[in-house]
Amino acid sequence: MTRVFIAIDLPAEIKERIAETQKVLARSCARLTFVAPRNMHITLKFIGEVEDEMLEAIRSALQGVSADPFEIAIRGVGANNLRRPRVVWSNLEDAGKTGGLHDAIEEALAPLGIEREERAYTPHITIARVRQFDPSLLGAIEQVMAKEFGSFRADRYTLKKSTLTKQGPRYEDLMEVVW
Ligand code: 3AM
Repeated sequence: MTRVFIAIDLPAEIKERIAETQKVLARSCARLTFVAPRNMHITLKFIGEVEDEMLEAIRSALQGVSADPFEIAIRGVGANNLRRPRVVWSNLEDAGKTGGLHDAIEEALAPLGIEREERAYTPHITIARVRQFDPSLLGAIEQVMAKEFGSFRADRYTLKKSTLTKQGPRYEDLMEVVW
């Protein structure tokens, strides 16, 4: 079995800027797990554990799913719940294009029996996960909430293998779809 998901990768300079922001969040008294810069990405679709045969079917189905290249601006820091965050993330400005790609991927994978997400899709870059909340986290988020991390032209996505280890997840690229 292979644990897989689909994501858009980020340019190195954007990941470096997000890492600077992690330092500000680290000064709060909340207990946080930070996403390592090499692992930062925009998840398009989490699939989960699949057999080899299904993995091949996913590869074939994704061949046909693309978009026209589009601009993504990474701007602002927010959270899944601004009063008591569990996930701190950065927001995207992309005129809804990433959401459109997410929908197209779900459409292509549904015939394989891969379920659609029940929750509405909110494209984001996870920066930190909250292990233990502390109110000082809200002030730390406020300090960085207007930060701009830069923009880039999205023209590909990647099918990734995820291996969970004690040191955190390890991601490997299995396939890249370039538009
Ligand atoms: O990009 P984010 O951080 O939103 O949280 C995991 C991460 O999302 C999510 O898939 C992305 C790559 O690991 N993920 C992990 N397990 C999941 C699950 N069981 C999951 N998403 C939905 N259901």
